[in-house]
Formats: sequence, structure tokens, C-alpha cells
Amino acid sequence: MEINFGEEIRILDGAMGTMLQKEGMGTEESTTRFGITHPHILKKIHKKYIEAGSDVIYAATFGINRLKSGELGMPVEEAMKRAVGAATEAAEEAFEKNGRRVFTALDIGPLGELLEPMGTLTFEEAYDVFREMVLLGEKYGTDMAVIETMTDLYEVRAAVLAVKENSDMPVMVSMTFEENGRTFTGVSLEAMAITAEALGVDAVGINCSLGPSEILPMAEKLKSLTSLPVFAKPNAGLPDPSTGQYDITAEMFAGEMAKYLEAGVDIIGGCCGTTEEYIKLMAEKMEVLDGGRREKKSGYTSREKSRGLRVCSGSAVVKADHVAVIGERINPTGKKRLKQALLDEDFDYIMAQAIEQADAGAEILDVNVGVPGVDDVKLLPAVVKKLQSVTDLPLQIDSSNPQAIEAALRVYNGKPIVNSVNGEDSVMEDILPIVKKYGAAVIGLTLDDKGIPDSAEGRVAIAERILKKAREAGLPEEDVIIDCLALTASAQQKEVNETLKAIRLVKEKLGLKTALGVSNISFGLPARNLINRTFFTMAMECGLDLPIINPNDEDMMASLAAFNVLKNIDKNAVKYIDRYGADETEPEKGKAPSGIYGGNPHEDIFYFIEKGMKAETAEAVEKLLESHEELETVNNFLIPALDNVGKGFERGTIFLPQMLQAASAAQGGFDVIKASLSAGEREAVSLGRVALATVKGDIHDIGKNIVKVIMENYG
Ligand code: THG
Repeated sequence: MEINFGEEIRILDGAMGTMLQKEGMGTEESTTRFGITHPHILKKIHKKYIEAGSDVIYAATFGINRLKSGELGMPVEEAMKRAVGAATEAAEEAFEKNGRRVFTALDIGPLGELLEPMGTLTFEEAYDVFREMVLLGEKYGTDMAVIETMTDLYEVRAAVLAVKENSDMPVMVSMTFEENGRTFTGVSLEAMAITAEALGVDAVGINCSLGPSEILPMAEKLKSLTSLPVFAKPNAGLPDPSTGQYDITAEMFAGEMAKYLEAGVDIIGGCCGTTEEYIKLMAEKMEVLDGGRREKKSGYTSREKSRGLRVCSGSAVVKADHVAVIGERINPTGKKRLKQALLDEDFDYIMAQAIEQADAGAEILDVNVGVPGVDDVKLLPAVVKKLQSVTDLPLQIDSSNPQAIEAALRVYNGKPIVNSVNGEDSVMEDILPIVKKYGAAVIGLTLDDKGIPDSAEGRVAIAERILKKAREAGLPEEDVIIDCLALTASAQQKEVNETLKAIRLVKEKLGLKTALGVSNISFGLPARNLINRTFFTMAMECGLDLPIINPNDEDMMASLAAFNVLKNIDKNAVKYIDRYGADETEPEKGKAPSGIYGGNPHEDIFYFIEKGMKAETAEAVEKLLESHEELETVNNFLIPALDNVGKGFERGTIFLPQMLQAASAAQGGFDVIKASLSAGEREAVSLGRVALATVKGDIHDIGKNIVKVIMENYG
């Protein structure tokens, strides 16, 4: 169905729970259960929202999914049929009565269980649960889907794919942010906006958690981050814990929401605590502001379309507005140890490679698992999953196998880069649609079936063809990155300058970002570092944006640091001085402070736990046990290391996924401790037994599981 968001849809509905309570539902009852056992009440509430002015009503399907079947008390299909039926009947009756068209939305809420790596639910399982909801929603007649109250971008991605692959419904996405501008798993507004826009959702927004005055600045910021229609559904302030009454009245709410319209937020509604009164007053305000609300369209269509190349993970965004290093180390070419690790599925080694490159200053990590004899369709997504459990750097999926690329893109959390396509039609036809579907950026190599053109002009011509094909596949221009290809100076000396010239032309003529595998240049020459870093500087001067290099190579990173000073990018040389003016005795970057077993196990353990390195933590604990008692190791090493991570979490420098990964690394240490104790001693180390429980189902279950992990770790 075609829906013009921001035109046909400007006003959403309000809360369901508050309304059901007014209809006699007890505060301890399950909203979902009460709704599906009283569908006539649902319908009555939907009608009130329609009369109040809502253009969309959300069916009461938020919690109707297979994982909550115990709470439903009936099959998922029956529950869906009732909840969706109540909404579609209300919309149809309103249309018959006064000819006004109101849309119905399948409301998709969080599954109530954390996805891997934070929890145990796999991406594929989450997808399947959402898929069932989508099929049933569409079967019983919803016009669109709205994925809301989400805190994990990965879960959003599973839900969006489920909608897009199994229905024709348009889809809105909104996540729930805390006052620091992040969701509780650490997703920023920008990471949400980038990922949602790349996946082709129809509108993006913020709902729940806070009141209108706290959400307004976030909604304004979101507007600056996306060209999609932006929506907001704030709560009616905060509930009074004793009465459950929300502290913002309908009048106050409508007054606050008018500011959203003035700020150019496209679509507004209410979340917890709001009723039809809130929506009615809000709609009346809009009427006044718009001079007849159907007259005026929201402003998103006139917003700037492009924001430049941006990629992200679930919690970190990289903008290509400076030279950003892509770490090349997770690539088995010429690396025996990594080859073996890939064959053995020794993921700890691969994860350590990621951490080392991040510490050395890489901003994006290339991931290539190409070893003869491995099943890359299985291995590439497996490595991606492992990597995103230990690093928040965006990834670059490096493969020539379209199936492997697709499998990896499916399970990626955020917006990655695909490395690569080239000017061959068949390659572009195979890969570009996948890049578009999963919302990635792509590197285009300037070669085709005739090879690499000698001249810069020849390479630029291929770049133009790649750009044209990418646009035809629906990709925005800024998501196409061109690699003009470094040849070897030893064999093709004349062509070195052509590569540099091509970079300049691609930037000037096509306005595209450029990538380059820099170290190819020096094959076959002595003192390769010298050639590499000189060429690197020359390429940056020509406009290279995304060098694919070894970030552990100090010469290369030094060239970048110097370049940033000389180009007035590193203002007042702050970063440069920080790097080179500092105390020489500081620990070398990219290594555990003392190196494992290097004489300071305290620092090692802090490092390994903070970085979530389980195998290394276990190894370090084993070493410690040679000279320390078990309890001493726990109290003086493991617990302080966990405390350190907890402090980072409080400061907002570490987010939930990293914290849980750290807890899991510490668990690796505790396992070693336990194995080394006798049964009686083990009992003595335990601080006691705790029974931990929450209200059945839903959000608190997540918190409970986190508390459980942490308490186990602390004994
Ligand atoms: N363009 C794009 N992608 C690329 C390249 C490119 N991906 C692969 C490659 N080129 C860039 N990545 C690497 C990875 C490893 C090495 C070089 C480039 C490498 N390996 C050492 C060797 O072969 O001698 C192994 C030893 C070591 O690194 O210590 O150098 O051009 N888009």
C-alpha cells in the first residue's frame, strides 16, 4: 500500500493501557491479554482515537507473539485476529460513517528477550517470531506496520526485514531513548536514523520513556539526521508511583506538542498515559497552526537529501568527513596464523585482531574469511556475529561471493560497507541489489572484464558506470565509494601516478568518496614501509578518504597524524601532541598494558575484561593462580576489573553490549577459579544463594537476566 507519511498521516493515536484501565482493567492485568479477551473494548477505544483525530490507529498487537504465548492464553493467530479485527472494524465503520480514511497499523513491540550477544535469542529466531506477526497482521488486514518501543537496533533490523520480506506494508520505526540520547543498549539517534533510512523504512521516530519536553530536542536532532519523515510519541510525563497517574495533563501535552509542529516534526502522537483527550487537543492545535490541517504538508520533503557517507554499528557512527582508517588485518592473505584460526573456527584469535586494530586507531574493520576449504556462506556471518560482540566499530564485509555477502549482511547490526563490486555487469547485477536490500554502502573497484585500465580516465569511466548502476539499483550516490586501485610500483611504475590522478578525478568529477588498499603499492620493493607511507600521504593529498591499511603499522598511522596537522584538520595539533608529546613510558597502544604475563597481571586482567576477551582472561587467571590464592585472585583482580567496567557504564563510555561481554569474559576467569577449588571450597567462596524473579514476561525479565549475570560474577 502507498501511504504518504507526513501528508495522509500526521496524527497518531495515544496509549492503549491507560484507556483499558479506564474501561475496568486492573493495574496488575496483562494489557495484551485483557485486550484480546475484550475485543469490543479495543474497538471502542480505537473509535475514540479516530474521533479525536488520529490518522493511524495502532492495533493492540504490541505483545502478541509466539514467545509470549503463555500470557496470551490462546493461539497467536486467534489473538492477532481479534486485536487486528478490532482496529480494522473501527476504521471501516469510521469510513462508512463520515468518509474519513484512517489507517490501521500492526504494532510490533520488543520480544521481551535480549538478542545475542546480550541475550540468548538468535537473530534468526527473532526474525521468525516477527515474521509470524507480519503474516498474520497482513492476513487480518492491517495497512502498515509500526515497530516501536525498541531499544536494540539489532531487533529493529530483524523486525524490518520480517516486514519487508513478508508483506507489502509500509513500515514506521521508533525507538525508546533515555535522557542521554541513547537507548538502554547504547543506540544513538544517528545510528537509528542511518540504519532505518538505509533499510528503506518509511518514517523514523522516538516513543515512550520520557515526556514531551524531554523528547522535543531529540526529535529536532533526529530531523537533522535523516531525510525520512520524523515522528514522536512521548509519554504524558511520569507516573506518580503511588497513584499511577501521569503528571502532564491533556492541555499541557497539547501545548508541548504544538512546539513539535513548529519545529518541523512531521508526525505526532502520544504514548503511555495519554488518552483520546490528549490526542483531541493536540489535533485541534495542529488545526490552528496549519490553518486547516489538510492544507499544509509537513516539511521533510524539502529537507536536504544527502548527509554524506555514514556507516555505523549498533552503537557507533563513522562519517567519511575525514580520513578514516579501515583496518585490513582480518584477511588471511599471507597470514598463516589467521588462516588456521579460520579453519579451526578459533574466534577468540579473530576477535583479538579486531580489538588490537581498534586500539591502534582503525575506525572501520574489513572482514575477509577467504581461505580455500572454508564454507564462507556459514563462516562470514559467524565471524561478523563474533566481531560485533567485542567491537563497536562498523564492519566492511569483504568477499566476492554474493551468497556469503548476503548471509553476513543479514546478521549485521547497523549499516556496513560491502567490499566490493567492480565494473563487470554480472558482478554488479549480483551484488548491488543485495547492498540495497540490506542497507549497506559499497566499494566499487575500477576494473572490469578487460582488467584495470592504465589511464586515470579509463578508471574514472568505470567508476561512472558503477555509479550509474548503483543508482539504478536504488542506492543513494553517497553510499558508493570508489577504489582506484593501487598497482605495484616495482612492476608498473608509470601507473602509480594514474591511480593518484584517478582519485582526484573521482572526487572532483563524481563527488564520490574513495577507498584504496594502500600496501599493494610496495610489493617487490625493499623498505616497503617507506614506499607505503609516502604513497599513503600522496594519496591523502589527492583526496583519499578510506585507506585500507594495517593500523598496527606505526609508520602509516604516524603519516596520518602528521597529515591531519598539516591540513589543519587536527586543530592546534591536539591529537598529534597527545600522540607524540606524551610521556615515553606510556604503555604501547593496541596491547594489553603489560603484555600478557608481562609482570603486571592486574592491568592485563583489567584490559582483557574491559575488552570482553574471554580466552585471554581465563589464561591470565590461570597464570595468576600460580602465585595467588583463588579468593585473592577474585577479590584483588576479577572484582576490581568488573567494578571498572561498571564505572564506565555509569559514565556512559561503555554500553550494555560491552558490559555483558565483559561479564562473560570475567565468567571465563571465574570458571578457571571454580575448577581449581574443591567442592567444599567452592561453597565457601559463594556469598550465598539468591532467588531472583520478575513479573512474568516483558521488559523486567531483561533486567533480571543482567542482574543474574552480574551477581553470579560477584559470587
Ligand atoms: N582494495 C579493496 N579491498 C582490498 C584491497 C584493495 N582488500 C584486500 C587488500 N587489498 C587489502 N587488504 C590487505 C590485507 C593483507 C595484506 C595486504 C592488504 C598483507 N598481507 C601480508 C602480505 O601479503 O605480505 C601478510 C603479512 C602481514 O600483513 O603481516 O599485506 O586494494 N577495496
